[in-house]
Amino acid sequence: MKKIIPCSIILLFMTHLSSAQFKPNYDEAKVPEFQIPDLMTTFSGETIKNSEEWNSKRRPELFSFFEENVYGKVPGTLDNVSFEIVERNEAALNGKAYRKQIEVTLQKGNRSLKFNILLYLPKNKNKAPLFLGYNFFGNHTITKDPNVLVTEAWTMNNEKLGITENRAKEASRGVRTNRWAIDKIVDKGFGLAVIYYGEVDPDKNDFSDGLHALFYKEGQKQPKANEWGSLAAWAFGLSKALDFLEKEDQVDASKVIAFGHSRLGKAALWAAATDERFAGVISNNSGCGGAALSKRKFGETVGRINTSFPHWFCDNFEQYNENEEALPVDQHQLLALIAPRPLYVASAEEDQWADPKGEFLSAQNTFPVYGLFSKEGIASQSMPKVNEPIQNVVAYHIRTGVHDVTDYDWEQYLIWAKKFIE
Ligand code: GTR
Repeated sequence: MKKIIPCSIILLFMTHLSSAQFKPNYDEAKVPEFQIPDLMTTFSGETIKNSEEWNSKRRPELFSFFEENVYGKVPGTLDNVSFEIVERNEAALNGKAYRKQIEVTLQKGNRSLKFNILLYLPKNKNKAPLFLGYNFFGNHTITKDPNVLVTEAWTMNNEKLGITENRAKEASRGVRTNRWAIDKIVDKGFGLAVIYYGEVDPDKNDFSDGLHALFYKEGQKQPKANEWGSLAAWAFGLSKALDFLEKEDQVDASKVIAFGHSRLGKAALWAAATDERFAGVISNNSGCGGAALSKRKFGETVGRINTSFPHWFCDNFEQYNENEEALPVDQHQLLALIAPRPLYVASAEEDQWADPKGEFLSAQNTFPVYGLFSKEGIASQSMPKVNEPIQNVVAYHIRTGVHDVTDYDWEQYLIWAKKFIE
């Protein structure tokens, strides 16, 4: 159960658990025997024969399962969402882009929450398709652009990146430019919109702040067992950003791709599953609870993720800790909720914690559902070689290197997005 416990105790517990109790399996021979739950058979045993049956029967029951038991439900609706452009420039990125910074205010009763969108749009496009995603340490970290506002929200400490006392300062401007190929994106005619995820919900096991607190009934201190954890809150934030993008003339809101790395890749997948306005989704190294199959128990497991990050999923998900066999679904069924929209899953060779093979198998196993819509998934059941992407409506690559987002990743995403989204 989620309780508010001091960080030091959580850290102690995590260290204890990681060294003494939890040994991740990285040996393919020790992956348990399991059946990948069938996409095309409903929970009551009915066979799905066409896209209508998928849309009316199978998709809704799978969606409900993930909502009730994995990510958690959004417990209500907002009273108001408003947008204010707080900064703009017509000559950003050496004159080739527009820059806007937008403050979004979410209102529920007498409570409100604000977060900021940083938006770059290519000037040579009337209406640009766009990537929308979160960053880990603040919008100012993704570019050296001195006009980007430094976040005032709680931030995870990272001395290497110049973030101490849980506050980002000028010192961290541009420290994550390596993860955001802004020039390449804009040069290819795409826009980019980013949000610091901590402004939507701080990434800590404390439900007193962020989006959750906005929706509490009187006296409530934490979400119910089937209500949203942080991943679902971040997904909801992406949808609210999309509400703004729909009003923005220079954006083609029918071509917005949710993008995310790692935990933010998990959030991007859930955002695209919950909000069908997203034209597609890219999961970069999202791993456990993202693209990777849980039943392989390779690298990070359900028990481990729920212990290290008790606030990410809903409490109901804890019944599957060390008990993946009992799950009536697996993550390929989350990916299938994206169909028929374009889906890109990417892994990194040295990111074994995220189980590249489990990510591949998950993407590959969506094949029959995309087929119902006459869209091409991944037919081959064997993993492609490193740095040899498969790019159909469902795409996959595994690149050399570690858990990260690199220029190589963005180059592949752009080739694919030109073909399947633009
Ligand atoms: C890890 C976590 C992963 C992944 C990653 C990240 O510590 O175990 O599930 O989300 O963090 O977000 O960088």
